[in-house]
Order: sequence, then structure tokens, then C-alpha cells
Amino acid sequence: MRAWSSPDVPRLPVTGPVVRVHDTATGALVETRPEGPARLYVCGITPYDATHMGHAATYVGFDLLHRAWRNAGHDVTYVQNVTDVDDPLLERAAKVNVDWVELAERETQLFRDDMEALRVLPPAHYIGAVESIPQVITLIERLDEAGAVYRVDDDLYFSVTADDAYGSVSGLDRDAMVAIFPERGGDPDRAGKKDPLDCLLWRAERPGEPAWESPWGPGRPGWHVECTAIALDHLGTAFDVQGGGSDLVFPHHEMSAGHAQVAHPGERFARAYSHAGMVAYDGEKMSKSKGNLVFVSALRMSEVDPMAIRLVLLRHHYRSDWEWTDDQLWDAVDTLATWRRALALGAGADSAPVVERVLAALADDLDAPTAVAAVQEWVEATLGTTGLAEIADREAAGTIHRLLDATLGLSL
Ligand code: 5CA
Ligand code: ZN
Repeated sequence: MRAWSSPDVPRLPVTGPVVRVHDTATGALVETRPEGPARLYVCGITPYDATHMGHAATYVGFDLLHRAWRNAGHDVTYVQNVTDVDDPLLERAAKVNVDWVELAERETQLFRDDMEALRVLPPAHYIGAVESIPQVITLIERLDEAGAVYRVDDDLYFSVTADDAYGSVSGLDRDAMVAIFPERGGDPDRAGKKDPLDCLLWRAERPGEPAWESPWGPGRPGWHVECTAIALDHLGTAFDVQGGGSDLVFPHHEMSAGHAQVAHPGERFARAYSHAGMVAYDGEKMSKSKGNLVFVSALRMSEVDPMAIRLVLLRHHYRSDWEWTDDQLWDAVDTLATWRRALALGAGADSAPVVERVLAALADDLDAPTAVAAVQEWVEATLGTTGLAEIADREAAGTIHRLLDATLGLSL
């Protein structure tokens, strides 16, 4: 699939520090030590509705990682999927009486436009579930050879007991897994399963549903195996970071890791599992299924500056859960007006310490709120200067301008 176009990213005169991120599996901050290009996989959208602020927060969060790595001198191989065939997409298409392919294409295009407006760097490989069916089939065959696949009617299931490390991504105990599984697409009570936690790998064709040929008859891929196949195909095992929102910790990332670890014994799927917090609205997690949504595209169409949307997101640490309110947007609009005034002066307060602080904050688990606060201090110091004698840095505005663009993705 085509991704979206990349904004130009200025090169900074200094190299950023080693990047550390929080790893859900160990519960600790880990130093990333890319060997060759840094390898990042972030779970993409299921394109049955427009991009909401929760999605945007997650993709802007991982964009900070992409940028921090680049600023630390690494090339980055970034892979993202599009779940362009799955139950919620087919259900929505049937409900609104639109062809599911058309719905997926339309919403994926809207997502691309939103990501471009928010200056999110595109993945090098943007891969749909449908186009990765051959890789999914190969992976299921490998799992089958490892004895981890069985049939329930004509569907294929993955035996979670085949992975010795099962549970190590989420750290959840069995009771907690069984409780969460049905809320996130799982079917613990289906008759014929060996273990309630086993997950679907291949769903045999149902009347009225799309299907593709396979060695087990026509059908379509399960959700978790889609991401495993795409990640392994483009990044291999032990890639640096597997990312997504915290709603994907279990079962999605646990299952994906399980598949990979059974297909490649002795190897890890990812070195770190990194998760963004959930954005709420009207007191509940913003979600397509609940319908409590603020869309990026709706704000764009009402002429809201996308950089103000981005600043709202940046003012929350990527790992925290928070609630969207319109006040924060208007506040961000005012803040950017002040920042632009300071930048228009050309000269200003000393920029070198700000560069250091911003790079350090972002390398320290993508701490954008601290980075934003450092810029705010520079703006206040610059606007507070009363005479030429106080101007410390003649090139300050140019430096801060490039810094904001390269690190926080704010082009002002
Ligand atoms: N296609 C799958 C991943 S393979 C999926 O979860 N799609 S999604 O459209 O539901 O979500 C896309 C991304 O946005 C995922 O990383 C998800 O974790 C994240 N996300 C969804 N809702 C929120 C929210 N309210 N706040 C923050 N992130 C969210
Ligand atoms: Zn995924």
C-alpha cells in the first residue's frame, strides 16, 4: 500500500542521546540499541471510520520515537499495517450499505491526509492485511509444523500453550486474561477449543464474507497473525520496538509475540513493547464502537491549525491516559500564537540549552511535556527581553524553529 508523503525534517547540529523507552514486558525503561537501522512496528488502523484523537495521540507518540532515533543518528525502518479486512470493518460496511473495500479505501485515505496534516513521518512499509495473506499463510504453515495449530470446525486456532513465554508481554495472570479476552475480540467460550485463550488464525469462509484461497480452504486471516506476519516479513525477529495503544497489550501483542516465538524458537518477537495511553472523551475511552469521537479531519475541515492539534497531544505524556477537551485546543492555539511572536523576532534567549533539554527529554521515554515546557521558557525569556543588551543569541529563532520541527514535529 502507498503510505503518505513525508514532511522535510531539518537536520540538527547536535546528536541526541541514546533513546530509552518504557517496555511493558519488563515494566522498566530500556535503552534502545539499534543494530543497523532502528526497527519499529506500530499497529495501524482498522479503517471503518475516521481518525480520532486517540489514534492521533498514539501515532504522534510513536512519531516522537521515530524522530528521537533519527536525531540520535539512526536510520529508521518503520512498518505499519492496515487491518483492511476484519469483523468491525465488514459489520460497518454492511450496516451503512457500502462495499467493504470502498469503505476501507476511503477511511485509509482520510487517515493518510490526517497523518500528513499532523506531520507524522510515514512508515517505510505500509501494509494491508489483504496484501499480506501469502505471508500469513506461510506463517500459519510454520506454526502448524510446530504443532501449534488445530481445527475447530473449518477454522484454525493457535494453541497458546505452545509458547513457553506466553504471558510475558502483558504480565497478566490467567484469570485477568480470561476476563479481558472476550472484550477484545476473543472467543473463550467457543466449543471445541483446547484452551479458552487460544486465538483464531484462519477464519473459514462464511456466507456473504470475503475469502481467499488457502491450503485449508477459502477464508481470511485472524487479527493477531496479520501483524505477526507483516512485522516478521519486513523487520525480522527481535526488532527494536513493537508499539500501539495500551488496549493492544492483551491479547493482541501477547498473541503476536506468541506466534512469532513459536515460529522462531529461541528468538524474541520484539526487544521492547511500548504502549500509548488511552484518550477519553465524555468520560470514556474514545472508541469507534462507542461513538464518543473527536475526529482529526472534522477539526481540519473547520480550519483548526493541525499544529495546535499536535500541541494538545504533545502536552500529554504518550503513556498517560487523559481526556480530550476543547479548552485544551483553544489554549494550544493561543500558545502557538505566542511562540510564533517570539520566533518572528529572529534573535532571542540562548537556544543551546533548549536544544539540549528538548533532545534529552525526548530521549527519556519521549517526554514531550517536558520538551514543550523548555520551549515555553525560551519563548517567555525571549519575549521578556527589553533591549539589545539582553539578546543572548542572534540565531535563536532559526535554531528553535528547526528544533521544534525535527523533534516535536511542530512546523511553525
Ligand atoms: N488495526 C488494529 C491494530 S492491528 C487496531 O487496533 N485498530 S484501531 O483503529 O482500533 O486502532 C488504531 C490504533 O489506535 C491502535 O494502536 C490503538 O491502540 C490506538 N487507539 C485506539 N483507540 C485509542 C484511544 N482512545 N486512545 C489512544 N489510542 C487509541
Ligand atoms: Zn496490530
